[in-house]
Amino acid sequence: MSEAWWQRAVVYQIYPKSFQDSNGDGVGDLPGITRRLPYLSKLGIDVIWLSPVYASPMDDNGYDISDYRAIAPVFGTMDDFDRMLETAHGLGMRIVMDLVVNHTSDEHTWFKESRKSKDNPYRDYYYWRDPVDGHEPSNMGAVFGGSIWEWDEATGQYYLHCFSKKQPDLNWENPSVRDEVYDLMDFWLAKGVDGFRMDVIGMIAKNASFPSGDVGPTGYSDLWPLFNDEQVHVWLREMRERVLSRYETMTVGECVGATVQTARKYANLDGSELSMVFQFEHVGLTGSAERGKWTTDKPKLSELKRVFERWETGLEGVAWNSLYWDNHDQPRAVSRWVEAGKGHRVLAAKMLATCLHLMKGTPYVYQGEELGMTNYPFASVEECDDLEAHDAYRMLTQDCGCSHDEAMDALRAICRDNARTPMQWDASEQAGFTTGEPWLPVNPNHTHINAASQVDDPDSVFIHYRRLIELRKRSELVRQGTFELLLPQSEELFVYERRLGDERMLVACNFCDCVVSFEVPARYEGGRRTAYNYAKPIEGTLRPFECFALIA
Ligand code: TEU
Repeated sequence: MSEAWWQRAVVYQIYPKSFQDSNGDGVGDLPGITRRLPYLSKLGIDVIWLSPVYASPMDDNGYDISDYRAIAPVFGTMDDFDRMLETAHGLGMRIVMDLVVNHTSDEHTWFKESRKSKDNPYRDYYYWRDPVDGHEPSNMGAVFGGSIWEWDEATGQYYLHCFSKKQPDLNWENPSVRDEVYDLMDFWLAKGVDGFRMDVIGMIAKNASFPSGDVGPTGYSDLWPLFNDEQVHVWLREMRERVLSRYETMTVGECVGATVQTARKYANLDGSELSMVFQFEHVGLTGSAERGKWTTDKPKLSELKRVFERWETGLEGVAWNSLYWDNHDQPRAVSRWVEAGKGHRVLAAKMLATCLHLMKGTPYVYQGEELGMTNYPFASVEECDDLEAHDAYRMLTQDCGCSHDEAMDALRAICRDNARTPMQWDASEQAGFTTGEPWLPVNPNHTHINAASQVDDPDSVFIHYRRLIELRKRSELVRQGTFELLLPQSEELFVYERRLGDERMLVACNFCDCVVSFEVPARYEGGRRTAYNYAKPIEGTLRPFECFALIA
């Protein structure tokens, strides 16, 4: 089977607010990104996923869009965008935009019109419902706290919002909404962008009966039964027919509740829906019914491995995987999975990279991950920017009975601001991110964790990522080989095999800071060692966070 370009690609995610400021206002921008494109080219990446740069009141940092065809002034102008796109293409890199169409901002013209009157032509662009017995039509809770229903005095109805009340959900059942979405996709594709990362696309279809459920400690019921797992595929096929089929795109759907079964439809190799999806099973391994994701739990390695095994083998030959540890919604990988390496951060960051990049699928690198950036030592919730962090602190201390310290431990472990502190370019005062005051503080560890000290250091995390990216480009075995998990019970070692024709590769990763015995299977004798983080092997053991691959 011939390979699609995005099956050969490695993607780099840019969170524009935090990547590179060019005008000293403390917020990253498009000219800043353009300036740093050679850095990404040096890393060897093929595709940039750009988090939203559209006009937005920034209630949720651009995931609340007020005009899909305009650039937010804080990020620059449309000319700046065009220049960035042209420069990226000139360097052989493609750009994939964030498509946020489950909801708009409440400041989008459609919503401003919609809320004016019940007979406004835009009324049905959103979900409006009458009160039931003087209350919300159902008891589900929104992702960022409170009810999914917001009362609107002017017309005496509630509107639906799965995220903040400034993010009203679009009503995809309305054909005009779908026309608008397909049109705006056309606008960007015609400009030359290379595809879309589709924000919470798995949530666009709702069970319009709006079921209520059992109420948890927050006073609301679980949101996930709201979504219609059948209808979403109908609309994605329609989107494929009406827009995507006319371009050579890469599409990745953010599908929070996706299972291997649903992903086999979303990401089917027949190309009828999307190129691939982001699944959440590995990042969702910790958490509790009472506190949601806000715990300091560490996942068991055996469970983490089982998730990857299920996805690698479950999609084999049928659909295509995405591979990620990090993004703008997750804490930093090296802090989360291996407690920043307990004094071995560089080794641990390289090990995580090897483990992920040698699996089958398209790997994603989140800005700063290639430097081994860590979580931020938030001392109080006031230091956090994210609306979700503020709501979580309130929920933990008021609804769940946590002390301040317990709540802060959870925020430090899991909050999204960990990923959003400025990119660490160099050791100077604001890490080379801005000449002004950054919108979120720079991590104090930028004095020793930064790009300037790594780009030319053969032993750096950056160069390790570059080697892995090169290896994937050269090796069909890495891109297309089948996956088999070895030692599934081990709580220290993550070991797997890849196979293609007569070629095979063993990948061995030690997830702990101790020495673990490990015998390389005889079939790998004389194999070529690569993707390692200790110069010389020691037979029979893996040292703290050691990793390597053997190709035989
Ligand atoms: O996120 C969707 C989503 O549900 C999660 O990733 C969420 O951020 C997290 O699990 C909450 O605990 C997407 C975007 O990636 C995120 O940044 C936006 O805030 C959200 O949609 C709304 O657009």
